[in-house]
Amino acid sequence: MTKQTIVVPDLGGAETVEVIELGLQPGDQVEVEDSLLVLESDKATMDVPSPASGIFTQYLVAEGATVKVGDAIAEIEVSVSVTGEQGSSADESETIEQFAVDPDSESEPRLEPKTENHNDNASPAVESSASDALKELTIQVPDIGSDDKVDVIEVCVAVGDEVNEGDTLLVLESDKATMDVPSSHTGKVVKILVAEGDKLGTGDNVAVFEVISDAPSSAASTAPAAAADTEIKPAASAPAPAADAVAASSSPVRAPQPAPGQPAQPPAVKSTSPVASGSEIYAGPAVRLIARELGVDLSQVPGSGPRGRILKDDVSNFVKQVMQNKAAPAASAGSGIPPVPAVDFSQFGEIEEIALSKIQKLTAANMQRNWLNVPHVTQFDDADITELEEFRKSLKAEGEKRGVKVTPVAFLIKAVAAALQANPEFNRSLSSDGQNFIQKHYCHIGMAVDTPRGLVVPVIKNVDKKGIWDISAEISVLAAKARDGKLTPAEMQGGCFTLSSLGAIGGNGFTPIVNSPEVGILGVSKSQIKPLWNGTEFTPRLMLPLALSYDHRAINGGDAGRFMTYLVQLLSDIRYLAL
Ligand code: CAO
Repeated sequence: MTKQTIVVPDLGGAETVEVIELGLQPGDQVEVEDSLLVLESDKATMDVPSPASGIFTQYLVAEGATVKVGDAIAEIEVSVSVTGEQGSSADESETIEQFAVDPDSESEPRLEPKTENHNDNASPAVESSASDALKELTIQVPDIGSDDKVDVIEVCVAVGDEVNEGDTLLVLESDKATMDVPSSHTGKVVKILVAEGDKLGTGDNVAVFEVISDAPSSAASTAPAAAADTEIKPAASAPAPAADAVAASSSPVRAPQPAPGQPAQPPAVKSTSPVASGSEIYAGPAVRLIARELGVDLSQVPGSGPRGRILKDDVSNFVKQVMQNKAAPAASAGSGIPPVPAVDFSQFGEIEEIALSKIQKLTAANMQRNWLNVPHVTQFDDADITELEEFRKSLKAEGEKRGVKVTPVAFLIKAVAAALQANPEFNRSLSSDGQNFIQKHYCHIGMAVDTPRGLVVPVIKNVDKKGIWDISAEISVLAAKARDGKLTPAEMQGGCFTLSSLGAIGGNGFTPIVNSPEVGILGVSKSQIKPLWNGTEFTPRLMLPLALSYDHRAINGGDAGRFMTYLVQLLSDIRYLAL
């Protein structure tokens, strides 16, 4: 056995990267190409594959560490080296510096980050040649809507693959968007001219195909599939391809995200291909490969990694859940519910198709998943907030001095935190196998925010440790970021309970849907002056309608009654909040 130290390879231009995933345990068997760890720069995510078969011994870095080219990151005991030789002795140590990619090699590149670009229009490999039956064509990157080069984050085909028109060849990622590049032709891949980590621009060569049919059909005019809330713009400036060199997709391409607050433009060209949703997915190549092998649709898999990244474990857990039939991963899968029939509405009058934003798609999937999985009960009550409102209004002058507006939502969030502490059943989640409760000893409250792009839920962390001024300031910052589309994934994670306030909009009451795996959500409607009997007479009181929906698997009616009664008491006399 030979001890080999793995170092950070060429990062393709990035000076430093973060270690975001350490998936192995000492003693794990690794094969050549198995991912040892995952690095991430601000632009791309890269797996560092094992150069040899052997036993993983240890990591030399921690998750979250920042590393640069040449830093030692892991150690393996090699039983079979890259060239197939046996390791010579147990204590013999060798440092694996870099794993260069041979552009002419037909084997998979071992190192994903790489600066060298193999696009060379003069290369014999990309020269076209025609024969009577079969023709070689060079596939190129279509107009990507920018002059900048973008990263290749995944090469989805290998030499020898039979590729159908519309199949994804590459996944490209810019700072703002990820796009799948579908094939414009059906054919056999005879050469791949790019590697993961390359930077490509419009018109760069991607692969050489032996074309079975070189006439692109409808799918060939399909744009690379970018993030759902990107816009589509006409490719007026698409480069004229050389003879026998064709853009992988020669049609309009989805450009980077629309300006904050601007709704996405309706598509200029209707997509007809089976566009993969990979562009909306935050996952590395190794995870994508496993998902492809298992037939898992990654858009259905919640990511538990940093910034919502999908990890290998997330894919395994998802498969496990589906196999146990404890999850409803898609609209009609597993639920046994007949689908709503498709209707041609144009037969009844003029219509227009408006694409859902990315947020709207995610919300739809989450709502359906939660509605189907969670047995909901909703309990109603009204809180007398007459004194609370008087107190809140008395803070106006002080708030102006501090530059903070105190709205009822700040008191509601603070009161919910106190009610969670008094009723810890509401600060739990059910484990995914349904065997355990996960009791949380932190108190993070999500706040539903209505935005032009859809519903988002930023999370106010450690509410129990914050006062009304701090909570109020955080509400306005997070609500503004939500409306501008500037929330980070971290700002939307970790919630224990959600507050959905429609008080400023109106209504007497509504039944909110639990934001599972949380077990409770409070819906707040518009306060109104109502006559209240005080024992001797009716008095006008400001009453706030509350609706508490809960997951009846985790919460019983008694728990909910106590939670609601306590909450109403706190809001009716906020002196209790100080206790
Ligand atoms: N009853 C009466 N008035 C209320 C109220 C209530 N329950 N809640 C807030 N108001 C008042 C506020 O006092 C404020 O009035 P003043 O300016 O006169 O003081 C006004 O309504 C506007 O409040 P706001 O909306 O600016 O601030 P907020 O803190 O009340 O709410 C936020 C912040 C982010 C929760 C809210 O803007 C929002 O987006 N709500 C929608 C949530 C949603 O869509 N839920 C549904 C999810 S399920 O589809």
